[in-house]
Amino acid sequence: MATNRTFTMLKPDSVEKGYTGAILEKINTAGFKIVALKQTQMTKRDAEQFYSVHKERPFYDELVQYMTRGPIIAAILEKDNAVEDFRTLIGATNPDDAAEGTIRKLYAASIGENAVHGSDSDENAAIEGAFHFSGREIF
Ligand code: 3AN
Repeated sequence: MATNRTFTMLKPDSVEKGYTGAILEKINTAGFKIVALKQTQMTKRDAEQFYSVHKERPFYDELVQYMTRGPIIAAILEKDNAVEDFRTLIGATNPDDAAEGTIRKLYAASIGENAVHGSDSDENAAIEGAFHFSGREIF
């Protein structure tokens, strides 16, 4: 059964380019409630752990370097059908394939620097949210 929460990161490229306000506005307008939010920076160890499923992929080292090069905005979002609806809102991994109006179509530069993360399952949403937030930071 779908839960009503997902996890997102506005990645270092979004912070560097000053897109975070516009992206958060789109998230709010799409009906997601922000129940946890912070600016933070992942260490190499954090990123290696967070992306451990991609360990064997050719882009893994590049991904870890990208995700640690500057601050990110991490958030837990609430809405009915949150995981699926948020994946629809952000668009395809490669912005060239992303639908018009999606966050990645509007703000992502490439498949490697794609502006935003969205959990791909309820199980991962819970794991990823707990990775970044303690219980007292979630409202
Ligand atoms: P998504 O973020 O859409 O769930 P994943 O989980 O396949 O996509 O990939 C995680 C992250 O790895 C992407 N957000 C992107 O930053 C990076 N990535 C994925 N595929 C590639 C690729 N072919 N080349 C470079 N980086 C990639």
